[in-house]
Amino acid sequence: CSKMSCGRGALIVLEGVDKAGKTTQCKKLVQALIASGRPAEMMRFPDRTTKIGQLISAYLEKKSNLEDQTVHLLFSANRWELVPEMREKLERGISLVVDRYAFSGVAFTSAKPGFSLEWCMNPDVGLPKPDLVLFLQLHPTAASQRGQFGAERYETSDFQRVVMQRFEHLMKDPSLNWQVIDAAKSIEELHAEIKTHSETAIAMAENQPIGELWK
Ligand code: ADP
Ligand code: FDM
Repeated sequence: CSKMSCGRGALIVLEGVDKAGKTTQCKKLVQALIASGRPAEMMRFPDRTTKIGQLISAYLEKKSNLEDQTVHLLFSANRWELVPEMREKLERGISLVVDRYAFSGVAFTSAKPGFSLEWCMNPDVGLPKPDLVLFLQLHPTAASQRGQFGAERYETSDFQRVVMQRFEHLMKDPSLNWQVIDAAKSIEELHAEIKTHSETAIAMAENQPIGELWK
């Protein structure tokens, strides 16, 4: 048991297009939760440190080429390989703040020609279900003002525009606790909103079993 509760931790996911502020807000949220006596840790997907993650990283850096199907399944496998660790931490009362999850998986692959949403979702069906999905909504023009894209795969404004449309479709799913946040606000304003939503989700998750995504 932690100071504040004996329940499980909450699974909190931050999603959004590139440069929406996901990483900035994940770090601030973890710090704030810990400071208020709520155990929390940050995770990110892809987790480039594992063997599967290294294959993904080489692909994103354009050091290798893979079939679109192959890389999609590697992204999913990278989540599944971390599920035992995630469950163990959640059960110990640690809330997990996750930078991207299966929603990025579906949004990015289904933005490629010939990929249905359904095909893209299948490998991730049954993953631990997030208790809260914060979507940092940022117009592509505003995103482009936050600096140039790097050299990685997917870092073009045309592709990101299609990705945004796929995210919008996924957000219509009422079985998930989506909260859309206007990412054009200041870092501190966003942090305050995100912290409030997260505290509510943590309180709600405490007495509930971990759900299964898209099941
Ligand atoms: P992401 O992880 O979504 O790609 P980052 O957190 O890395 O985004 O932020 C991308 C860039 O935008 C960084 O240079 C960061 O300092 C800046 N940034 C983050 N949040 C804001 C904000 N609310 N307003 C203006 N700039 C921001
Ligand atoms: N991405 C991320 C995917 O295509 N599928 C996924 O399942 C996930 C989690 O990989 F372009 C994409 C999204 C982004 C890249 O970049 C990872 P960051 O900078 O590490 O978030």
